[in-house]
Amino acid sequence: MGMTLGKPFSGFFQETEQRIVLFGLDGTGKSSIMHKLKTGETLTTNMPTIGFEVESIKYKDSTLSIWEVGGQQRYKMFPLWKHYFHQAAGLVLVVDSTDRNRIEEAKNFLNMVIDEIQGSVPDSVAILVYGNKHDVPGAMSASEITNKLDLASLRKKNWQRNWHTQSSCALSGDGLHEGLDWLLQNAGRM
Ligand SMILES: Nc1nc2c(ncn2[C@@H]2O[C@H](COP(=O)(O)OP(=O)(O)O)[C@@H](O)[C@H]2O)c(=O)[nH]1
Ligand SMILES: [Mg+2]
Repeated sequence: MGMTLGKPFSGFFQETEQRIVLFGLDGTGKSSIMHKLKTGETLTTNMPTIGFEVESIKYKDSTLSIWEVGGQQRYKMFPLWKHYFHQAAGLVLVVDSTDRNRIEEAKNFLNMVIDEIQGSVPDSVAILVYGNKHDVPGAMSASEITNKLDLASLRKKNWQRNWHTQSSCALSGDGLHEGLDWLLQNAGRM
């Protein structure tokens, strides 16, 4: 199955670490975001992530273990990954703001995750959406992404969970901390 293990499985991490699951389609910028948050530097290699990747990141008063899942194998891999979502303190969907053609696919992925966690993951675990690649001219705004993902309609599904869309650029780091700050303030288990 060819999985890249950035670090061994959970249990390795100290209990004080809070798990954040970063998910989204391939090429949306998940690895770039993780790298920028960890090192403050721009990721220069462009390697698709196979399986999943984990990084431990010190952020303000928290230590976060950020798990990257998604990509082209998402349907095949979801039975394996779904357990990561169950133990998350915060969920982050990364969307490519320039990719209007695949926003529907991103919505389907989000709905697959929501169907998996509803009823078992406390509503206090919030969902942040990064509208990444916002630096590219013509990129979708945060409100356009919110509309296209149909986030408002989730309320009709008896949805109490908080969500928020933050425009970001993984190259410069713009918006990354603002998004994480929102997530840390809104996730009850943080
Ligand atoms: N212009 C721009 N390109 C980005 C941004 N974030 C990532 N990229 C580029 O998008 C490509 C895919 O990024 P990567 O982090 O590997 O995506 P992943 O598959 O979601 O992990 C790379 O060429 C990145 O340099 C961004 O905010 N702006
Ligand atoms: Mg990646």
